[in-house]
Amino acid sequence: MTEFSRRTLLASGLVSGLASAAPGLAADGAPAAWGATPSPRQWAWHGHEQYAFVHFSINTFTDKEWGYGDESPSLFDPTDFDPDQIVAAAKSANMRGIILTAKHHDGFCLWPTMLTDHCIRNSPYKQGKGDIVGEMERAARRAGLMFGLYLSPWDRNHPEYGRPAYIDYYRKQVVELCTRYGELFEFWFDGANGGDGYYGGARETRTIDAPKYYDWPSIIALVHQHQPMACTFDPLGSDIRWVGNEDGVAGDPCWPTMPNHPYVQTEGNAGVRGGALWWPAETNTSIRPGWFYHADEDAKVKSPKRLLRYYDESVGRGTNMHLNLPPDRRGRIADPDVASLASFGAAMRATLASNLAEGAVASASATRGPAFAAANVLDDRRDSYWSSPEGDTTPSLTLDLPPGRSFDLIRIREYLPLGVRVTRFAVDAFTDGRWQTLAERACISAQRIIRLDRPVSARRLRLRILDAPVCPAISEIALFRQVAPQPVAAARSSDRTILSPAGWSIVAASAPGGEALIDDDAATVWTIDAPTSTSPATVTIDLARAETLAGFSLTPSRAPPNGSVPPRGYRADTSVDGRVWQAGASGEFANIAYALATQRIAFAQPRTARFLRLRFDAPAVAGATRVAVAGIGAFTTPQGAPQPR
Ligand code: FUL
Repeated sequence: MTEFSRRTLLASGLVSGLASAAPGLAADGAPAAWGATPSPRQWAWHGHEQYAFVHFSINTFTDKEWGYGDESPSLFDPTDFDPDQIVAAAKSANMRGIILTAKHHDGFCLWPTMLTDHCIRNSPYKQGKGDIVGEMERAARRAGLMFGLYLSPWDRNHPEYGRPAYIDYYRKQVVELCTRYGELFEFWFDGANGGDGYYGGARETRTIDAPKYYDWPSIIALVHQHQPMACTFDPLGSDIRWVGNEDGVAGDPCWPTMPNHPYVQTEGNAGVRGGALWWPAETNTSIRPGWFYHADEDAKVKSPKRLLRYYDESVGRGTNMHLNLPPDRRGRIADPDVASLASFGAAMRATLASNLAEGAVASASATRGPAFAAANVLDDRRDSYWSSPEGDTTPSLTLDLPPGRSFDLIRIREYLPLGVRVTRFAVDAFTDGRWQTLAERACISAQRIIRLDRPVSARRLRLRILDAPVCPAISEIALFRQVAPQPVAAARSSDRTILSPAGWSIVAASAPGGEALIDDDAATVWTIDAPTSTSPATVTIDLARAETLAGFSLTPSRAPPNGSVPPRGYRADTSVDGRVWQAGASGEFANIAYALATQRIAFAQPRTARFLRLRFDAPAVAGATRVAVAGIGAFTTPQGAPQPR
């Protein structure tokens, strides 16, 4: 064991753990670590694999994704908050932890802090005596799940945001959260920072230079001072990086290493082979299009099959899955989400229940010594591994399987404390008297899952290391037979204020194809040249009859064609006759470029109108040349909603 890896492991107590747990595993003769290696808390984090995000706050009650910061705490009023139900839904999908939004960008705090009045103390929930953070934490622990917190650095409520006094406040919030709620496994700093907001009544735009303003290394150190095993998320210097999108898709391959420079989105998705930092990716997404609960998304919950794909594209690529489950206004996970989670979770449990490599005889083209035997890949231990002699960088390992083993899912893991060593590998099966290659891939890392199109019955399976700078350290090869998830009933939206687009038509549009906006199909998209203030994009929709119009919604494309992006902001006008126009609303869409989630914009006053006209004058990402929109919707007031028949 190298001095470096020995020091790292000693610091974590892992060396003694290894020695006592595995008497035959000699430290002597182990390969030297290669490149960057995980810290003890990162190594522990790699074992977590799947955990839930819970976005719950004022936005749940205003139907927004980003609150402005001027919302009254009296809006936070869950009627039936049930943290055990939320945790049970997460657990049914095999989540091992919960990360709760203690404070989102609007600044409202879900714990009874004395640092601000903009918190749960001033909400009707339990007459101001509640503590959502504490209640969630206790529910998580009751169910045996880990607990973590999200604390938005951006605070659109705080008067001092953008000035030094806010940093003082923010650090105090970090300390409160790190000292009141037991052991945290993760602490989440959101990258969204600065822009317009309430800011104590100033109602202005405040921009900051985030690395300078927050001095991230000192805030990360503050977390670690109180929570040594909590992995921090996001800024340079933190333990975990963002995967670069909010769709739940890690790069293929996805290296856990990155260069030591500020985050670059494209690098973040795939990682950088040989990068100086161990900075592994967390792959997050929401079970619904938005991060917060919106009744009009009840029918858009990810299906069990879609969750399975997310699993493959996150956990299966060696990253951790971080799945958002937003409670509704009752404070519970809605039925469609519960059904999908349970089906996905049951399928994964059934799939992974029996490792079909068990009972196989492992042999290798070369072995470093008895402590690094080929059989170590079968012992179900994270801390043992097979390795070859120094300089033998392309060895192979064969499993002789008991008869009758038929598998269609292969899982391979590297022993990460020695670095990510394998660059490329292949997996072959011996069937019909010959070797056939099942897959060839780059990067193994924490784990690599290969799903086959059809089951393979083979007497032998072989892992061939094709390219590696040093000898490999493979800790597991496991084989499984997939169990497909049970389909769940299609959900319908419980929100009757959403107006049906049936019968709507496009009256005028600055570019052809506007019909895609009103066909109730998020897969069809209106794409246009990026608009500018002097050459805006416009579209006018005839709603077929006069309605009590309370606002409109815009759904961006989730698969934007050819680098197109959503519009940055909007101006909405309404008209009764298509000639005289009344201003509806104008502003910027919140977080639209990253979240690609439906935006609901309420007009200051509901009004009677038959025509809706929208104007866009900039792309959400500066420099983008095309803009795409998947859908436009409209909603009425509860009084104006069609009554159920
Ligand atoms: C983003 C935020 O702006 C979203 O609202 C959400 O919290 C997501 C997880 O991170 O950057």
